[in-house]
Amino acid sequence: MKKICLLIFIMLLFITFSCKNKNNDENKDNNPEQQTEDTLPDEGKEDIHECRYFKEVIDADLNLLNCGDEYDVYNECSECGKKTFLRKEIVPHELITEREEATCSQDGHELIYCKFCDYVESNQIIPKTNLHNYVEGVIEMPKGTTAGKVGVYCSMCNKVQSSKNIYQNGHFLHGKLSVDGADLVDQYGEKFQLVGLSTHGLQWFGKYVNLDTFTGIHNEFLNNVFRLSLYTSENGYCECSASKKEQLYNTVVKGIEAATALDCYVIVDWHMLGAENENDKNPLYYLDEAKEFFGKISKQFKDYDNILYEIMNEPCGSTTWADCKQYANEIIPIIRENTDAIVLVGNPKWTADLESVMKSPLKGYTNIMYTFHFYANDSFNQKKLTNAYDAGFPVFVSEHGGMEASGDGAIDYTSVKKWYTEMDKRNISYVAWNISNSKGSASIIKYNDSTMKDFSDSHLKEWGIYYKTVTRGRLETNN
Ligand code: IDC
Repeated sequence: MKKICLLIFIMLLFITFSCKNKNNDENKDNNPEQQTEDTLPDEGKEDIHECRYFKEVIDADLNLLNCGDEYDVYNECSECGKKTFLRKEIVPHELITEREEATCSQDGHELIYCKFCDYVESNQIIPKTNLHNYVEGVIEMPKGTTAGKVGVYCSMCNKVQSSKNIYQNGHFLHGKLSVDGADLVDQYGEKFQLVGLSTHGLQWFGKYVNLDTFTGIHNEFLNNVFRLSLYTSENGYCECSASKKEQLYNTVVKGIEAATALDCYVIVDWHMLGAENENDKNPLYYLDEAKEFFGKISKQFKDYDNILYEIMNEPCGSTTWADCKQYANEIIPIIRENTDAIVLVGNPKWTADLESVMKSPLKGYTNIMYTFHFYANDSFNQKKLTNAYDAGFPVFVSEHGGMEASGDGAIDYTSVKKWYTEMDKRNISYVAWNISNSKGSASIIKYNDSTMKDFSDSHLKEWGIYYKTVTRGRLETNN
């Protein structure tokens, strides 16, 4: 019992004591006067606080500072607010980059500067890349007598890597030719006229068949066709040594290449004529040679679409149209094995007998045209040509002159102009005899003049000077 009483006493004592403490705590908040010494923040207590949570603060309003100004950064205790100096900082520039990229041919530029002050961080040239984007195509269209250009150029800066001249009447723009009814048409089916010059016999004047000479002629005449006259007789292709024959063949090849380089069309002319060898008046006489030649050349150039094959120059003497047909029916299929290029077919009486042709035309071929030759100061009947065209026959004047048929004598300007008028009206193509410095008035170069590149008027005979106005005139009107 004594023990129980003692325990109760102790408990009562404990309860009394703890209540008294509780009252003191509550009073502390309500009555500052009652605060005891140990709860007041005094200097002595400061040392005891241990700052544990910080944030960085600055002592300035950044909006009021300029780039480059200094300000202090402090560490602030987030519990007691105490600040401690940390470091100095500088207001940075706000940089802006302006960049113009370099291209293949033009330097670029990069400028980095501060938006708020004149500070420039860097200002530099970005060197051009030289990485051209080369493409192939038309660089410049031709206009009138002025050549255009086609080739490889940079599509970004137009830098030209390689190019060749093209002409308004040239192969690049007109492409593969074909025959549509009576008309020669270009790759778009538009009526098209070839106007140009023929070489003289390659066995005598082959020296003019090269790119330099053809360029000189083309620059002056702006012709769009060259005709290469491969004589069969008179020491020509069928009547010469094997080595000379090979040389003549190579001259034809050279002529094709030169004309092609000049954006021109080219006629390969089997120039049978029989001026010396009576037999050669008939194309059947050298039929085997012709077969071999046309087979070889048309195969070699089967991918060229600027070549026309004139399979017989001027049948004459007793040669009939039936002979010519027989010959044509042998040669055309040989050419057709390789190409559907235009084939020019001659006829009797020095290729002036279109009446015979009209009575009995060739059958079964496309892209063939009938040739007609005239010399304006001789008795050639213009009607023979125009009637054939008007009746729907495709005709092509692969040789003509303004003088007599001998290739000499005066030029009959009135007559030749009439021919041009009638041919132009019908888009009939024509080729003038001849590129050489031989004696006759039909040779465009002065007799014995040694010019090879310069075909300005001082080197030319009257015929050359006049014919130049005809060929150029066709493009001048388009200027
Ligand atoms: C002429 C030449 C002449 C040559 C003669 C014979 O001008 O130098 O001696 O041939 O080879 C044609 C012929 C063409 C002629 C021309 C002029 O296709 O070869 O050239 N002509 O006579 N047909 C009508 C005229």
